[in-house]
Amino acid sequence: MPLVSPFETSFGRSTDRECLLIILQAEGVTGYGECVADRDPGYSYETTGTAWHILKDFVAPAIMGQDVKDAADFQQRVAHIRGHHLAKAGVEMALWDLLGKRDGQSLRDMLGGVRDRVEVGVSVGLQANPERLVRTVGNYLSQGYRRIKIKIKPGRDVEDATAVRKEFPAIKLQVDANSAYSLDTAESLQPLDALDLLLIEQPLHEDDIWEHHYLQSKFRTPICLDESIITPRHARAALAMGACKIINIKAGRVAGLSQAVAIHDLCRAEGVPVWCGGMLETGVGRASNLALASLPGFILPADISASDRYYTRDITRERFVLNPDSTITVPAEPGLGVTLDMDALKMFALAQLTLKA
Ligand code: OSB
Ligand code: MG
Repeated sequence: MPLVSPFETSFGRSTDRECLLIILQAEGVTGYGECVADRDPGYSYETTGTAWHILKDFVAPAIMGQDVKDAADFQQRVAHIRGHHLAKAGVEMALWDLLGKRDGQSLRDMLGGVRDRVEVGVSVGLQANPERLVRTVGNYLSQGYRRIKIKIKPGRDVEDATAVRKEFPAIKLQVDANSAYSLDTAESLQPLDALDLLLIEQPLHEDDIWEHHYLQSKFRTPICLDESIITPRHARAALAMGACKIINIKAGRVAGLSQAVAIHDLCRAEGVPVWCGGMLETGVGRASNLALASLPGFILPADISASDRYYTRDITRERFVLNPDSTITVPAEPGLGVTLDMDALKMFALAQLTLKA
């Protein structure tokens, strides 16, 4: 699916997005799920290709024709598959949608959501230069977004963030390095501490949880982990080590909504704020993110922007719009609360596979 504008991070630049749409059918009900793996293994080792393989050869055989009761049951049935969280999470999402439609319950209510609108921001990719970045940020602010995240990488960090802060002294601002630094090179980030940022997201490598602890001790600004937190156990360890003060939760990264809720619960019990990250989802994944972000511990604004920030044409008939108070309304219909635009799906689909029990 072509993106409205290219999205560049420390691991690469995309002009379009590839994902897997999972359609689950049982008892005459249909559920949709989005596997947020992309074509390239930049953010995660998983790709649409590896997810296709894992889903076809391992996840599907573990559940097809079986009486899968709920998400916990699903997790047990796929527990023998090591890793491949993005693949698993796509199916768990479809299962929630299916169960919600069967029971006439919205995903928000099933997960224990408490809000009908979620505070959101926009994640701004690396731009050609700081001037362009300031202009792009200004454009999103004028659309009504009240929280801005900018992507950084070595050589494009302090100067970029300072330029944005200087132009917009009062906005909620945060940065995301997508693990582009080492403990040594991260020393150059020290001036960020004077910019009153909400957080610094994933500066070091994903398996550097302990190194983040050293870095956090040098920063007043909270460090937030994204890539590093792939299970509730990682979350517990990171908090115990003082590796971060905030956690970004993405259901995909942690193998499903049930695991996302578990991390939320754990952080909430510890008084640690969480927020909902994004993976440039289609309307399917966006609906799921909105439901998740409606849980009480999601204190900071989410990386969930309006549909038109990503796609001119989406695969859902519903389009999400920004409310004037920088929120997006959480779907209230059963399950995810979205329907597919079959013409759009046909137009974008690269491949299709049907598996039957
Ligand atoms: O690190 O948060 C990230 C997109 C793809 C992969 C990783 C990340 C992101 C974003 C985009 O920041 C957030 C969004 O969906 O708007
Ligand atoms: Mg991130």
